[in-house]
Amino acid sequence: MMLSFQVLLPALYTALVTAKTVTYDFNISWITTNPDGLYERPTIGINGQWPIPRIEADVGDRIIVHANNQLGNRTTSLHFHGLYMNGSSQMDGPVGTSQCAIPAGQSLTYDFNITQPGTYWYHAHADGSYPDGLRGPLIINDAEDPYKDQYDEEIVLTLSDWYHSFMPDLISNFINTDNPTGAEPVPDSALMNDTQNLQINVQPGKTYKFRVINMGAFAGQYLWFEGHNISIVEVDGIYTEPTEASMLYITVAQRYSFLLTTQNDTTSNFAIVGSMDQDLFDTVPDGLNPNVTGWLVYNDKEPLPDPTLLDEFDPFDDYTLVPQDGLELYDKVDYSMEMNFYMGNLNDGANYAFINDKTYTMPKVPSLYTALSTGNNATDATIYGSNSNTFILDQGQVAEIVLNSADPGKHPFHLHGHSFQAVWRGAEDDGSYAYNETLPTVPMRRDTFMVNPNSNIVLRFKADNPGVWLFHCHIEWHIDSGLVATLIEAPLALQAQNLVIPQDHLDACKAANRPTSGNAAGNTANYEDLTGENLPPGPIPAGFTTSGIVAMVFSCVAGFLGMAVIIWYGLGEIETQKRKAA
Ligand SMILES: *[C@@H]1O[C@H](CO)[C@@H](O)[C@H](O)[C@H]1NC(C)=O
Ligand SMILES: *[C@@H]1O[C@H](CO)[C@@H](O)[C@H](O)[C@H]1NC(C)=O
Ligand SMILES: *[C@@H]1O[C@H](CO)[C@@H](O)[C@H](O)[C@H]1NC(C)=O
Ligand SMILES: *[C@@H]1O[C@H](CO)[C@@H](O)[C@H](O)[C@H]1NC(C)=O
Ligand SMILES: *[C@@H]1O[C@H](CO)[C@@H](O)[C@H](O)[C@H]1NC(C)=O
Ligand SMILES: *[C@@H]1O[C@H](CO)[C@@H](O)[C@H](O)[C@H]1NC(C)=O
Ligand SMILES: *[C@@H]1O[C@H](CO)[C@@H](O)[C@H](O)[C@H]1NC(C)=O
Ligand SMILES: *[C@@H]1O[C@H](CO)[C@@H](O)[C@H](O)[C@H]1NC(C)=O
Ligand SMILES: *[C@@H]1O[C@H](CO)[C@@H](O)[C@H](O)[C@H]1NC(C)=O
Ligand SMILES: *[C@@H]1O[C@H](CO)[C@@H](O)[C@H](O)[C@H]1NC(C)=O
Ligand SMILES: [Cu+2]
Repeated sequence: MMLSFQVLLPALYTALVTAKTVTYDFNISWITTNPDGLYERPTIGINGQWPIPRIEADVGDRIIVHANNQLGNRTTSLHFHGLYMNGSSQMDGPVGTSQCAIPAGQSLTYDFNITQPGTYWYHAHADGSYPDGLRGPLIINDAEDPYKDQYDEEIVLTLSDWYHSFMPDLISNFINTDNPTGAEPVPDSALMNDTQNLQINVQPGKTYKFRVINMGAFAGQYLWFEGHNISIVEVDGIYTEPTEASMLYITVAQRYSFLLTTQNDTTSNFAIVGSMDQDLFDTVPDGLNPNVTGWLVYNDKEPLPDPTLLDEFDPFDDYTLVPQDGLELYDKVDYSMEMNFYMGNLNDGANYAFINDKTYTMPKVPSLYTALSTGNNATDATIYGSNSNTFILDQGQVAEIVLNSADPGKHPFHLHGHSFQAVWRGAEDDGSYAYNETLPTVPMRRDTFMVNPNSNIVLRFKADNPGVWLFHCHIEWHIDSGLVATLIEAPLALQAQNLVIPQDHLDACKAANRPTSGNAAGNTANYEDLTGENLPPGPIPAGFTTSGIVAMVFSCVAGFLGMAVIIWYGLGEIETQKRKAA
């Protein structure tokens, strides 16, 4: 007793004297930008700036962000991607889950403690807005970084895809009768640090720690530094055993920290290349440049060389990383959630994403408010709405998600409130997960992990963070088309936290005329009665099966495809297309 007290006290004392409150006043408004030099457009900035400021704090700090929506014509919210929000689920940010959207002209404050080091980002989680500009780095420094003695300087570097059109316009063209196959809008450009031709001045014989974030909407990017290998030391906030790589594949929402040691001579400069994964694009428009180039500049009198063009990509496989803390496999699973997803059509003729046959539709009452206001009935998944894809977790359980993809695309899945162990990842076209005894003893962990085309992943985590957390594909198009599930984690323990929902959060709901208690439909008398809840369009008319339509559409030429659309018009009642925001 005595010994541990003496050992603990100095650590506690240090934390107390150094912990501070970091406050940001963010006025969110439109500003005109032209980051790819091809097209000037209104972009969502902060305090008259774009790129938006980076949020930075130390482990143990408290962060307060006052967000004032000065956009005039758009609602918004902020999500702090990867932060566990332990004990502050109401500050997580997704509209319809932990808050209502901040209406134009109103403010809302986020207030939470930082308990984890690493490379994160923050972005809007409302109306599909973040690709219109509202996304930036969030860096948590760590006095106990195990690699702090191994580098001289730190460099933050972002990657992103970039669209010239506004997201609401792109989304309504995407979820549309004219796009029954669900072809996603293709970005107009790739950006590195929200620009192109970025020059990073470096000195010879030094080691730099890069923190790289893909803040894009859609495109994973390959990233490499000519003439240099790198040593990965962190992914998504999890320190890893140092692992050498020469090329990364970074899906949207993933982050990597790596050490890069510069060469000893200063006679040449080296290209840095980000290259958007064109496998994701149904058609590649003429003239698209999928690449963005920057340089490590050793000597500004020497030329900036064009990068060597590669014929194929051979990126590092993140599944092989080993967490530096050695956390072993959670080998006894208490609760396994199977999620089978595919893309299909509803009777408006548009394309939607389905998990276990349900396309996510935002409830009227944010799911957190339902969990907080329904007493013991909060453990009943049905009250969160027929299309919220809700799963209820008990406190302390080892939970598992078996995610099976019946889609030929690559999908980066993200879990709020946790990082997860990736205990299995199937290869392309492996189909559904077949149980295998041979799992890694120390599996890699991160908060965003890609499932291969027509394949599966198995993710495990401990339900030690009461709250309401979304699990979703991070491709913005797929959030909008419903590739989202809701995890209600330990709802009774959550109620016992006595969270206070601040008045400005309640005011946001009031402005949108949304109730803040009861089931998904706002019914406070009978939680089983979901009358009036938000629903997606109905199923496709009798005589068509979803898989039949998708198979037909995929195997058809454009003319016949047009005919299929006309048949739908004839058979099904065309509902007004209802855009969903997440
Ligand atoms: C935010 O906008 C308000 C109202 O226009 C203004 O008073 C305030 O100074 C602005 N704050 C910042 C940080 O720009
Ligand atoms: C919203 O405001 C911006 C900036 O003024 C403008 O460019 C854009 O067209 C507006 N969007 C809509 C849908 O009105
Ligand atoms: C944040 O930390 C402060 C100071 O330690 C504490 O009083 C507060 O309860 C914490 N908040 C949460 C949500 O854990
Ligand atoms: C990249 O942008 C971030 C802010 O978004 C900035 O902090 C960082 O210094 C920039 N990096 C380089 C290499 O310019
Ligand atoms: C990077 O690593 C690869 C594979 O180990 C090796 O072939 C290559 O020479 C290394 N490149 C540099 C610049 O060190
Ligand atoms: C650079 O010089 C240092 C010190 O002389 C040496 O240890 C290192 O191996 C050299 N690096 C390279 C890439 O040649
Ligand atoms: C982009 O880079 C890749 C990889 O080097 C190359 O294959 C491709 O030709 C480049 N595309 C353009 C338009 O430069
Ligand atoms: C189980 O996984 C191991 C390691 O990946 C592999 O070698 C083995 O073939 C798999 N067994 C089955 C039955 O799939
Ligand atoms: C949340 O906090 C509890 C209590 O302090 C702790 O046991 C748990 O590990 C934390 N969970 C996460 C995900 O940080
Ligand atoms: C809560 O659940 C119980 C048991 O299922 C049920 O009898 C009761 O009516 C429910 N309460 C409400 C308000 O729906
Ligand atoms: Cu997806």
